[in-house]
Amino acid sequence: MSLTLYFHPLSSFCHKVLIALYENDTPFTPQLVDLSNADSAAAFKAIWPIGKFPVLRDGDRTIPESSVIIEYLDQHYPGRTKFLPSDADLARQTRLRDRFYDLYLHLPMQKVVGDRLRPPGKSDPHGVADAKAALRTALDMVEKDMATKSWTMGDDFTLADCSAAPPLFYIDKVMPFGDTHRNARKYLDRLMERPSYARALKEAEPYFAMFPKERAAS
Ligand SMILES: N[C@@H](CCC(=O)N[C@@H](CS)C(=O)NCC(=O)O)C(=O)O
Repeated sequence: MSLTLYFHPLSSFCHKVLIALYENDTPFTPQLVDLSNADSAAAFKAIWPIGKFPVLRDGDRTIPESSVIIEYLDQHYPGRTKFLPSDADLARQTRLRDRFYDLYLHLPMQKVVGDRLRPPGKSDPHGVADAKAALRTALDMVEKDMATKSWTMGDDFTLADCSAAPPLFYIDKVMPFGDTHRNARKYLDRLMERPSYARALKEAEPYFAMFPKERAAS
């Protein structure tokens, strides 16, 4: 079997999976998806009609959804970093933290960034304010949770850390939290120094100019 990852180098959910692939030096073929190109978008949607990346192909198997992909890699391509602990209770806690980072940090971050891409006059300031309030609540929880730990589950780097890195990185771009949430910021620093995420960020560098800038208030 051979792995192909449908992805975009700037995409935060793709970074989550790239971290897992790079952690274990898992060989794969990167397939860049350009949703602004009709042919690239159509070819991708033929594989996964939802049209959201990352999507992994393993032979004729299609595996969408970042958390599911990482569990799949853990089961079928295990390596030195184990993403889900063998202990059932620890695995449940890891999955809970994965959900926490996806739902309460990653999605509100996407809302804030996505609003910058809306057509003029179609922005949603109320939705963005709600998303920022949700981010502050979640960051307060990260701040407490990461007071004494290296990684989200303690000493071992897991799925939950793959999930934490991309939203924390992009949240810090749109709502810097180094002064208000020091433990969370130190955790982000550790994540950025981790070779797997450092590599994903390095590869994303040529695309960072595409990151949408905040619009001046009208
Ligand atoms: N629940 C999905 C979310 C994936 C997602 O939101 N991907 C974004 C990029 S970070 C995307 O494909 N956006 C393109 C679009 O919505 O058109 C996962 O965990 O993989």
